[in-house]
Amino acid sequence: MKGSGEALAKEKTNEEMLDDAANYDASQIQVLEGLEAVRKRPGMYIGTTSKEGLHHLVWEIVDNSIDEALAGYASQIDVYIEKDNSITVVDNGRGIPVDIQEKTGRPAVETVFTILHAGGKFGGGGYKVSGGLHGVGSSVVNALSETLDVTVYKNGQMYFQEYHRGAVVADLAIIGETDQRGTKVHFVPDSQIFTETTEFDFKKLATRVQELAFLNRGLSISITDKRPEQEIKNSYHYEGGIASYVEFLNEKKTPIFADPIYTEGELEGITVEVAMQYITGYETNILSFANNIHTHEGGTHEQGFRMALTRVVNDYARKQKILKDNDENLLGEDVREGLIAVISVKHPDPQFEGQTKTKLGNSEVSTITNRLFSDAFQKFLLENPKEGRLIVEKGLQASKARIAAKRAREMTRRKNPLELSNLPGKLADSSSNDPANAELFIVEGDSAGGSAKSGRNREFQAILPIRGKILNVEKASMEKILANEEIRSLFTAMGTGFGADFDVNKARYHKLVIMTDADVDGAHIRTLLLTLIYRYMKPLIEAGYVYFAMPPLYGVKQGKNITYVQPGANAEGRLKEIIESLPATPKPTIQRYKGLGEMDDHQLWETTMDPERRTIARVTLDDADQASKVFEMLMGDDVEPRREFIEENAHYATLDL
Ligand code: TTJ
Repeated sequence: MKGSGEALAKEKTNEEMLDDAANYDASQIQVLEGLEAVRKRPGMYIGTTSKEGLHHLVWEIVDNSIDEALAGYASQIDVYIEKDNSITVVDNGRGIPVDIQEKTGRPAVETVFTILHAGGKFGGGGYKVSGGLHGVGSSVVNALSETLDVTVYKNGQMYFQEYHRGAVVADLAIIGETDQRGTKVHFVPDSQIFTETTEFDFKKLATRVQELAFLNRGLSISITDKRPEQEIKNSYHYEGGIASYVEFLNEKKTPIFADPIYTEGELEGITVEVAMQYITGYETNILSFANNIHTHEGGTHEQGFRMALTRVVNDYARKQKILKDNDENLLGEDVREGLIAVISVKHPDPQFEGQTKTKLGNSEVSTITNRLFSDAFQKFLLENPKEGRLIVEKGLQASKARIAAKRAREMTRRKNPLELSNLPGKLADSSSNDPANAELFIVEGDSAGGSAKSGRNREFQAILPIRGKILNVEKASMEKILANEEIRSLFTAMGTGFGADFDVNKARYHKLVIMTDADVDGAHIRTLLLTLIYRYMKPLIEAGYVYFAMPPLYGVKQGKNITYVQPGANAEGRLKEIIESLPATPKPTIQRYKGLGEMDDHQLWETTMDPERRTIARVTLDDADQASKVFEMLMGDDVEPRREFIEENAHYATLDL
């Protein structure tokens, strides 16, 4: 292989060759020192060597192909997870240059993989826009790979080179002829570096690959998992780009007008794209990207967009006389209610700031985004008055709800959490004021509420009875929610405040126990309550403060003794076991509890409320990812899948307290 590698160099004199050899040795030492530094401190270059870092390798490679696509030379990128958990990335771009570089005397492709920070830009002829967040690129991936090989298809030839933990195995060689163009890189992540895992997560890779397809309109990109018997291939291509992204985000929602608004523009070498659509719900989701990187922390592009959105909607509303002279302007939060938007900018020199380096800092981007989006959005409103009216009315509705919520907040806010005068009348509070040990039982129905009040330990247990079915907050406006007395008394009793003012640290009880009947109605009420808590008091769930009481299903009475069957798996089986374990006489009687009301205060205490004997289930949200899925479901119109989910995710736990 060495011979054919040398054939690539132009003719040189003996002297020049000796010089080169000396320089090569010297530069090779530098190369190895450079890449050794990467192997010694991988975290400095890829953040972490956990699962996250492993997957980062893929993006460092794919970014190069994306750059080639952005430059207009590649249209197809294919990513493969090979059977052995190695990765192959192929594109149909121009191919990494293979000619000998003046400075190093080595083929450019070798430099790309062996010199730190060489990836990406090639002098003047390089790319306009470069992706990679850390800008460390291909040589870092090479340094952290057991082996990496590259094949360049160019000039009718196939060029090949291989590396081992960053070091050149043999010179670049021509290994055959081809009529293709492009680059293929294959690498095996080094298990000495990635000690946590070297196994790739198909779903994780596919999600980002799809996102890249959305962000780069017209690009065809695929990901194939070759590990299973039957390989899995996902191919993505979106002619609509980020407008398709918005449609995808809104798949399960109801938009207030059919097609997302899409705008694209360029100023001073900065490209700005915005796609947006309003949905009938109340949530806001603005996703922003800079050079394909998700700017979680926002930044100047988002800021410019938000300023433009608020101003243009207000100007339009006034011009159309939907907002009258003495009406107040809509606030930003009003015009963002129910807005789902994707903003994507491409910048030749992005500055990333913030805690996680995911906030765009370039100050000129604010003005440029503002101007480009304003012009396009104004034009849209003038040409689409029907949609224009819908947008303004959506904002007006939000502003009315905001004003009503503020009023209600002032009503529920308590001057002093220990001052009982503000507490709802129906609340039977506990006497201790130590929140860590205090428990609030929300009890369905007045009669059960009565038993709970007299059966409880009033030292640390408080009872709040609620009546009938409570409001489904998913379908109600903020105004209506706060007009609901049951809901208001829950917020007041908890002492946590509401909405933007919510503060989990003010919780007056560290256990909020939902106690409902063990029947269908009870389950429904439980679901509605949990939806309310999920939407408006979520930190309580995150803090682990929310529980379900688990009243018994059966009581087996024999003489004066009662044995209870708690709910949970195989309740009927356990009931049978209990009966079989009892002496035949006196004949045991079985009572099936349908409602809390069937138990007297003493029974309720010993089966459901006494920390020594009860079973309660803590409501948990396994992780943020799952939480967002719950959210989707909780937002939906169907109560059934929502209830199923909640029941599946309420973890049964016996707590000894
Ligand atoms: C650079 O400018 C001259 C023509 O070729 C350009 C180039 O390098 N294109 C390019 C690089 N296309 N694809 C890559 C590439 C692909 C992979 C999979 C990995 C790497 C490191 C680069």
